[in-house]
Amino acid sequence: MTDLQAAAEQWQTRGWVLVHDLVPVDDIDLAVNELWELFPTPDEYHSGSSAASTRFETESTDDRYRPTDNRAAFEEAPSGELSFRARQFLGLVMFPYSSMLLNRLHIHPNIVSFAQLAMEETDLRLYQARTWGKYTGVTDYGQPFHQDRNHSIVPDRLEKGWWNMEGFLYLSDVEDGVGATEILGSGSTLPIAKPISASGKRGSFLAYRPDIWHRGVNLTRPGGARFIMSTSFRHAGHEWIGFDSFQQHSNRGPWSKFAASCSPEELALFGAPLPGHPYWTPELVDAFEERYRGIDASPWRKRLPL
Ligand SMILES: O=C(O)CCC(=O)C(=O)O
Repeated sequence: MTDLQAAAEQWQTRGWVLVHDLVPVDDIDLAVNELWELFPTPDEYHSGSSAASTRFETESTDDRYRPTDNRAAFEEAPSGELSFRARQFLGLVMFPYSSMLLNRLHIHPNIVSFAQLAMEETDLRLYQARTWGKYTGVTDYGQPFHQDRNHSIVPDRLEKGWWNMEGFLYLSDVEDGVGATEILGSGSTLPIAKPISASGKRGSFLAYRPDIWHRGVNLTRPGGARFIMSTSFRHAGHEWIGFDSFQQHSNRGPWSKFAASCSPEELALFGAPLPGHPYWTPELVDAFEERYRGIDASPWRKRLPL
């Protein structure tokens, strides 16, 4: 059993924590059955099938992460050198997915409760949601230590109450040889410390603050692969923080099905006004039901002004 209060305090004081078993392994395994709609299985990928590697580089990678011309890949730093390489970002698939079970993992109640506990705030927004698959041999995944400076348009305010929570939910066992993220510590300059490998079983959640120095690590295990979900939260009013946007998907099937399955509190994680909010009128609740067929709109309807 993980002591969630202690884990939350560790995130607040040390800046990062690996919460083992945050999501039950059965919930992960059920959803992972559907991961193979998005990615080739590790066996398929490592069988040497060109169809599997083409599928990985096209279907399993969002357009914006696909190197636009092959030269970019060849001009990257030599293997063994710590560097950001375009090919490290192959295998990034954006939420919402065709799989409802995978979609719902991003808002698993255990993750949301943990974020609320650690951030000491109930009104949160999910601002980053994507799945990342890596396979041994695609590229050298070794990165230099860095702090993520691309989650905010202003410098990070590093006091309690201002932090966002960056998170990786492990969909596969992330252990030796399959690229467990290395953590060095916090500080305005690179800390002199021994890196800690955030190894954990599937269902673990690595939560870190924006001031944490960390890096991606190469996958060396033959036949290896690593699958994680980036799941990051900010306080509702902190609009300077962001990464992925969801509105652009909101008139399409996967989002519509996902939205129809959500409670008011779950949709509020994406910014939807809660029941009782002055936004809602009877006509809008009707239109909402029409848009997301099957949604239980009764909580919104019950809180309409008389
Ligand atoms: O994939 C990882 O383990 C970390 C990746 C990372 O830190 C990055 O791409 O900024």
